[in-house]
Amino acid sequence: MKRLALVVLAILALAATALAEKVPSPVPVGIGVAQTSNVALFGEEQVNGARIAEKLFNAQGGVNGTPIKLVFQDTGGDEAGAVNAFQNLINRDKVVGIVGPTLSQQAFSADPIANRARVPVLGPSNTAKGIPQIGEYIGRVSAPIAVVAPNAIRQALRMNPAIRKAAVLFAQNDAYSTSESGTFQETAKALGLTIATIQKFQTTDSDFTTQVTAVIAARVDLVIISGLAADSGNLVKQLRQMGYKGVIVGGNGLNTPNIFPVCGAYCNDILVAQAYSPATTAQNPANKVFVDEYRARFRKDPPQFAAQAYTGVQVFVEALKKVEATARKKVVQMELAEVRTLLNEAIRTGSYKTPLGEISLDKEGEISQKSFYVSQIRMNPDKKSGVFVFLK
Ligand code: 1QQ
Repeated sequence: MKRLALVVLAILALAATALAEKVPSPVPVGIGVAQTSNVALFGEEQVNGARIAEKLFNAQGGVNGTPIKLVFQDTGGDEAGAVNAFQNLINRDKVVGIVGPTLSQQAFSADPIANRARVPVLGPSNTAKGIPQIGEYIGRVSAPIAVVAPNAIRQALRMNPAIRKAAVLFAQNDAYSTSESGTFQETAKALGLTIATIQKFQTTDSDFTTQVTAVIAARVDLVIISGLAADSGNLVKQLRQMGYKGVIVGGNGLNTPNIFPVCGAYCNDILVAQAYSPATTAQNPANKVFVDEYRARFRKDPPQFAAQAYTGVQVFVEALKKVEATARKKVVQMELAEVRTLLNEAIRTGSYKTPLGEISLDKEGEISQKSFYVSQIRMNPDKKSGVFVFLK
């Protein structure tokens, strides 16, 4: 009887081992960003950045000789799309970790799913307050907007010391926009500005007559906008068309050349704070490798969202190497669940030399990053293309 029980137990143990999935080669890394909808104005850049990372890190041997393979799942622009993409990456594609989603608004819905499944997430562009606190498995390589955004207002005042009165506008249905606007309002007040009006809108809006009329009536010399790309771009355009002549500070949602076709020549002079600069290649060899490859492929400088997505993939590759060093095994000889857990721990140790500079993630998954920048948009005479000029 006793022997039979032992035999049954042994068979069960064998079956469990066979069922426990191993990590395949190449190692699947999930990219869950917006490839469709208006949010793809950001997501397109993230796909480009991630692809460059896949190519360059695999050319250097991937994970100690085992290549990685990016698995893309389109989140679209909303929460349901992000949840669906994350579920596919976790359960069907069996990725070791996920770079995504694009919006903080999506992260608050999708990240808890990855967290419950014990799959490490690196937010490539989630800047709202509270993202790493979603759970143990959630981290980000995008600096919190609370530390990035104030730089743009300080720059506006340095360039125009006479500024006294500001109007603040934000998309009230979006987590990042709400979070950033809170920071902008605190910064403006701390710097002695009067906030003459606060106007709300939706990321789905395209007519801003009500808000612009209020801004013009308030006779401000600074307008501060927190929204996503299409809405913010249209808002800028309508502000200028209706006669606003003062300074415009744009938030992270205006941080992409993909707004240029939206506001055209009216995009000129917008000030945008940046968590990345393509102009650091002389001091930062990791950035030089990235910028050279990006320029060779796209004939222009890489934007922030591409650099951050690249960094997300880089952190996964380097952390996977650390997992192999500690486990003294190849990740492809290990069980998926174990690799996901060890990878989550490894991400939070040591530092990474990335295009964003040297970064690290603390125990909570929050990024520590040293340098931030401010840029100003300069449109070309064709009114469709332009550049972010990095200010000193
Ligand atoms: C966030 C953002 C957006 C502007 C990313 C594209 O910063 O949602 O957190």
